[in-house]
Amino acid sequence: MAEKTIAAIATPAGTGGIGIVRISGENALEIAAKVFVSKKGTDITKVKTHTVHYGKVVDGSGKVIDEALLTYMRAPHSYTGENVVEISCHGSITSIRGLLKSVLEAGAALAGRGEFTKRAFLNGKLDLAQAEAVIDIINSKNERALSAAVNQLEGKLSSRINSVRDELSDVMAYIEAETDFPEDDVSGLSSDEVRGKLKSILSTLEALLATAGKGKIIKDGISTAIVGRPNVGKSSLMNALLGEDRAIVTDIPGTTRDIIEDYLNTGDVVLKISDTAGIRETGDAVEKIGVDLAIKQSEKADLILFVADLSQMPSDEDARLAKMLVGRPAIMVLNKLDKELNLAADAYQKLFDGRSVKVSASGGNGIDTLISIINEMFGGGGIEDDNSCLLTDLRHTESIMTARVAVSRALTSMDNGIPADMLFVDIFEALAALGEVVGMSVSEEVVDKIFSKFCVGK
Ligand SMILES: Nc1nc2c(ncn2[C@@H]2O[C@H](COP(=O)(O)OP(=O)(O)OP(=O)(O)O)[C@@H](O)[C@H]2O)c(=O)[nH]1
Ligand SMILES: [Mg+2]
Repeated sequence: MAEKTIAAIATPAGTGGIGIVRISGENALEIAAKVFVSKKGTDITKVKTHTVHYGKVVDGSGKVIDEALLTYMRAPHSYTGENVVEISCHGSITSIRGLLKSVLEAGAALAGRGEFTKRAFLNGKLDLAQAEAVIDIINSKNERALSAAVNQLEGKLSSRINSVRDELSDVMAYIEAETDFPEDDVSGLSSDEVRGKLKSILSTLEALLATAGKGKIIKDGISTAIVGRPNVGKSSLMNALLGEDRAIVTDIPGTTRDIIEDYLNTGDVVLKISDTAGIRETGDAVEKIGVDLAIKQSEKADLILFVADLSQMPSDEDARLAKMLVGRPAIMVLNKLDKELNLAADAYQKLFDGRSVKVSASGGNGIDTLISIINEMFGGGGIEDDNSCLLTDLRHTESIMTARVAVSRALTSMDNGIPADMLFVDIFEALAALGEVVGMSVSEEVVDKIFSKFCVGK
């Protein structure tokens, strides 16, 4: 049975210059013809593919809703691979909703989340990794994230995965031949060649997995925790970085309790900044929860801004914190530069053997230098090189990890002289795991879950 024809508003909710209703399915053109009247009197059911028509949209009673442009793309040459009509009208909420209502009354069903892209996937226009890239493009927070997602949409990840799958299939052919005709050299591969292939597959998978950390930072932003003892100016630093009064600042130690999060785009990188409770021993139950949260936040952060107060000499708490941050990616932010105490900076430097910067969070001095240090740490070559194929999605990373484990198990088995047919399960598992990335071996449930993350209309 043919899939029902679906429709949804494809532009963001709210008022805009233009609003688009997208219709996809077998009857897209017939449905569109019921709501769209061409200015030239063209019969809409007979228009050629990839043409644009000017006219007006009407409701069931013939009342004009708006002027509009209709674009037609016949299957399979459309986003979904089905017949697609897009009607663009003026982007007022009333006209775009009126248009959608007419389209639904004319026989279309309302599209679910991501249903257009899901159909594109089911019709083979995109594989699963490419379809997921569409949502990443929509959600991208900076140019790097966008470019990683566009590369994924163009199929760079998929083609790398598919070429590994091809090599695994060669290995599979060898195993099958060895199992069925152990005396003959049917597959054309020697066991040394197979071992070589498995080693090269393993290193390709490892190289891909090595990009996962970078990919996460590019996609989600650098998770940045501001930590320090109470009253040193952590919330003031958060506000200075964001350029707005986001967090409450008072001279009472222990002001911040919950974690406060916001994004900062430095141009080079995106920081997901968390302001946290000042870390100290406390008898206050609520503050204690905040302190525990702060410590947890700093443990999982990609970057820690360790704030200290230059108007005072370091305390035991500063020393304890500095110790906790040894070996972590941290910058010591020496705050209250305007009230700097003689010798304080030297004393802090003795505690903390890493990058540091003097700032005045309340006055704004030094904030630019802090941002340049962060850009230097995360924005430079480290992230720039070979962005063409980055793992930005946990689902992909997990599948590739499974494949890596299976391939390395197969290699160990070969090295131990275990018969070829015993490798079958491992190679099969690796093939299936990689198939999950591109969507060749995923359950309907996984597919539904992925597309439910999309917005309606995409
Ligand atoms: N002189 C001076 N005072 C500052 C500066 N930055 C912050 N302060 C003051 O320091 C006090 C504490 O600032 P907050 O930003 O609330 O400090 P905090 O580290 O978030 O404190 P808790 O949330 O209690 O842990 C406030 O009175 C701020 O106005 C600065 O650069 N210079
Ligand atoms: Mg605070």
